[in-house]
Amino acid sequence: MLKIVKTTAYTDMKMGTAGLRKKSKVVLQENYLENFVQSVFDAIGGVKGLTFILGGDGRYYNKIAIQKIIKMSAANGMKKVIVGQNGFISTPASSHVLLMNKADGGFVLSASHNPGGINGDFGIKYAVASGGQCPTAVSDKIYEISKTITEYKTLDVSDVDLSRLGTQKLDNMEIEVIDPVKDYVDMMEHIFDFEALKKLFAGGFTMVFDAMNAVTGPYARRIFEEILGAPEGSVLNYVPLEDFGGLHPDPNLIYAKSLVDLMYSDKAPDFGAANDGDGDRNMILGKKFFVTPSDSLAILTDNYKLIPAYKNGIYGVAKSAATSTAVGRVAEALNIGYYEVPTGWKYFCNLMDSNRITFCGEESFGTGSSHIREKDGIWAVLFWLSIIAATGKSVQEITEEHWKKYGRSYYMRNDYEALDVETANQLMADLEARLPQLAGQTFGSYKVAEAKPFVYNDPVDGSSTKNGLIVYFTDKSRIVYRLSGTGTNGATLRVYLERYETENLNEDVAQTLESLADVSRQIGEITKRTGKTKADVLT
Ligand code: VG1
Ligand code: CO
Repeated sequence: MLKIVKTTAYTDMKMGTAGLRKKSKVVLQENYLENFVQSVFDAIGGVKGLTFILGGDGRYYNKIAIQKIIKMSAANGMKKVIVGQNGFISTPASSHVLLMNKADGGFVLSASHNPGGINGDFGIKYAVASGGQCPTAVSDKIYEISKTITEYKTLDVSDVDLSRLGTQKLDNMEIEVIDPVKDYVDMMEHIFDFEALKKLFAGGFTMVFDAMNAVTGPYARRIFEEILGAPEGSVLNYVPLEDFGGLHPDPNLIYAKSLVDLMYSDKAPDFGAANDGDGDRNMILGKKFFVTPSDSLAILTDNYKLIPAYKNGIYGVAKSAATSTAVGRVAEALNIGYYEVPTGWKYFCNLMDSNRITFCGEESFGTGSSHIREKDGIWAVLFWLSIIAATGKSVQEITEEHWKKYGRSYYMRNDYEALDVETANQLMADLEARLPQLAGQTFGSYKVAEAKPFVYNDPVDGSSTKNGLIVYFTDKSRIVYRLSGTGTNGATLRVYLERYETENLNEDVAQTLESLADVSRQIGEITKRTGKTKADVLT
């Protein structure tokens, strides 16, 4: 039954911000997935006697890839795999199941917020025993091995039935098929006051949750409708589809358009939310009101006392460098630790493991806490609902009161997509070289205070990471430039704009940031080098 297959190495298996992410057609190449999985196994010294968690967001190729990985795991001597029923599990649920079972690692088959289908993207996130995605040192090793791999091990057997819950054997390996929703729901019940949330809905509070035809549908139906009592129909697009029904499962103002339209109409319910493909991102909306993820992190942190799991105190809080500084002001007021890390959830993990932080978040619609080692979309929604239940205030009131207390960081991300890779790399390299000359220069009404690359020195493992370039202005405005590490189509330049205001709190965001956006194109020589006079996607 054991089959050793000769294979030819690929040279492009470098993981990005969150795992390996490729066009589906790339992953469909002969032995591509197998090469990657065997490289992971080899990089960690083999998997004999280990336990892994396995599941995915249900996108195209999920079903096939799961079977391949199960057979390879057994052939490589793994002791046990714990698999989500039918091969499904959300990224946050996977992290929880991994930690709960003290497993040694796990794979989530997902390209997250990227579209699915044969013409879309596929991806694999690889998590280690700490519950978070592997550190760069490990992904570098996997990449090295993948470039010279010559064979992989698998079993020549028929597919395993993943529809039945319970335990079965494949060769000497145990396969446990679990309900991917149950343990996650139990955890949420221990963090939040579900009785208070039931009362909220019993009192007529209305919400919609858009699962975007991706993995969170079953989680959201169970929690919001079945347990908390939101009326049936509150969860939209709840059946996970291989191509997400053609949707781009990225919960932001552009791609969650039907939800946004509903929330800005006169039929809007009290609360609106969406999650991404694998359930780790969230978008929060009120009636005709949108909360930026940066503000959301600040507001959740400021309200930690309202949540049973956190009411006795939190450690610190962290954000990615590109995320607005709003949460920094809250950390200062609460007198708790505050950290800025590179983009990518893996950089928060050491801070959580060492009890330096409890909450963390990214501008890209990611918020979470140390209950797991991934960001958690439904957790963020439950947190917001809990604040609403406890205060009786609307999303808009909660946010506007926050601005009055702390001031407001007007914030926007501008993405310049599908750039020529060479052009984008050169733009960044040249900008980095120009940074030292920028200090003191004036662009319109903006004067540069300081400009430098963002370098993070991890206080726990001592590693140093450079990611992005930051221009700080004298009025506390900032521009951050970086290249995406999750795209699959040329290069994407992300430009993050922030302007801090203590008085004009209710202005239009795009207008407020218009001149700073111009400055960002000027400083980065974006138009000159890419021909683009404005960004392709603004979130
Ligand atoms: C993007 C986001 C980043 C996020 C990453 C993974 O990365 O900007 O904040 O952590 O996606 O998100 P990049 O390198 O393209 O900017 V997801 O929901 O995997 O899991
Ligand atoms: Co995601």
